[in-house]
Amino acid sequence: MGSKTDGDDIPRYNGPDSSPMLNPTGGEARGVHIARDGDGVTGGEQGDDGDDDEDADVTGFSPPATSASTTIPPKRKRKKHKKKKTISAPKQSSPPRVPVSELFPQANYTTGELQEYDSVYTATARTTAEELRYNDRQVVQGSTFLSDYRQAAEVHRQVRYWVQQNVKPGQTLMDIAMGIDDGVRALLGNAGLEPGDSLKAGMGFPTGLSLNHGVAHYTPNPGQRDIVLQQSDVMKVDFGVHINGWIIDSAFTMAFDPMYDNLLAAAKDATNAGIQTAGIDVRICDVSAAIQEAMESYEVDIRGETFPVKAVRSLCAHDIKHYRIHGGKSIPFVKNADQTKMEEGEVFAIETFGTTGRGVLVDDEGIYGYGLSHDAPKQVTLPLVSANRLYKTIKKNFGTLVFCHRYLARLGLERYLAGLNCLERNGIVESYQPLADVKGSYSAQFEHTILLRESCKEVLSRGTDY
Ligand SMILES: [Co+2]
Repeated sequence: MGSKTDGDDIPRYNGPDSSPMLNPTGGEARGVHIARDGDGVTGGEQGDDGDDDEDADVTGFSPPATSASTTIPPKRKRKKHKKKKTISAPKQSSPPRVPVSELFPQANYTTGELQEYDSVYTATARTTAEELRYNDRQVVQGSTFLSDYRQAAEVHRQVRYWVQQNVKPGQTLMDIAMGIDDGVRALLGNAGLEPGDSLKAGMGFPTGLSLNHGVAHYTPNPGQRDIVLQQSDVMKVDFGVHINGWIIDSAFTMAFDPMYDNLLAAAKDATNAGIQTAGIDVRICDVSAAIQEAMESYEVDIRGETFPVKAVRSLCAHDIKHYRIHGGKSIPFVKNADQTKMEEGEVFAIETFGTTGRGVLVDDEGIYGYGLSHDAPKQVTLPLVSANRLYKTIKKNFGTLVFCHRYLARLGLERYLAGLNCLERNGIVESYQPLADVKGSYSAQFEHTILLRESCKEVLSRGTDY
């Protein structure tokens, strides 16, 4: 792992349980276990609340009994400072419903993990003009950008800790997706039901729950046959949280059978390798190479057969722009010659996918979501009146954010399919399909959102889990 800062910079869980990893009903999801291993960030984070007094005893302030200074017994000091601060401290509920703004009343949201830039990659002269960098900084510092981002990351962490503790085989993907969406909106303190509210804060994109050979971009749609999570499933949980258009894009993988451990470890390791390599003036091809090398150093035994873990070729990590989940730069997980450089002030979603299949994905049946085309007009006048009306609704509620059937339905819209299809036929919205590898294969994903600050990387979405 990269050079980490001290414990104060490691995000803490403020939820009801001091140990977000432990599953109260016995055992823990395999992904949680894997996510924790090798990261070294979970130790010593537990039970921090209300035990200051005990700390006084163990930190070595008590002098030996023979010492002259025993005239001031530390015990007295302890009693004097005893306070019952745990009573008034706000806690996260389960399911998560307490807005993080109430847990951080001073709005001093937790800093992400800070990593130094790797000198191997940044030794080359910086090409970005001094003046340009200065301007970038002004943009970053002159707005609520960083605070919005850290708050969104806190929402992501608290919701996913709840998922890791509570999602079990036997639940339906619809219930799991709704649980995530409801949690995110509650913690943002914005139901997103009034016109325009979802643009202030809400889901960054449709919550993805892709199983096994389904690699990415599956979300449950209303009216479809619901899928029940199985003990043998490998589930990629990929959801986004945005505040004022600044999107946290972070994902992890859950499995309940230990035989997938190495598959999950490969994707987690590859993502961390990508994060470690990323930096100002680092070429995309160098990040890709680091990702592939880490990913393909793993193999996994599944039911007696050994599979090399392959990096998926059909998906990329990406930069994130204001209200745009894909900003235009793409980082493949396999070797390439792209000399494009990362730049100061940019936000990247560093994600990787590993698979036991071919690594080449095809569109699966069904639909994931929709987003406005890049050149979508201000307003449309199509022969289908419902399409024109729907277009206004989309612009007002989602803008350029990707949305799905579920998000339209909860606004009270009915029979929107004809309008949606019409908008798509006319090139005004684009649709996104689920992506799958060959049947019988398994895949895993981990993803973090990072910010390339002037002097360090901030892994905004880092948690005690991954
Ligand atoms: Co992403």
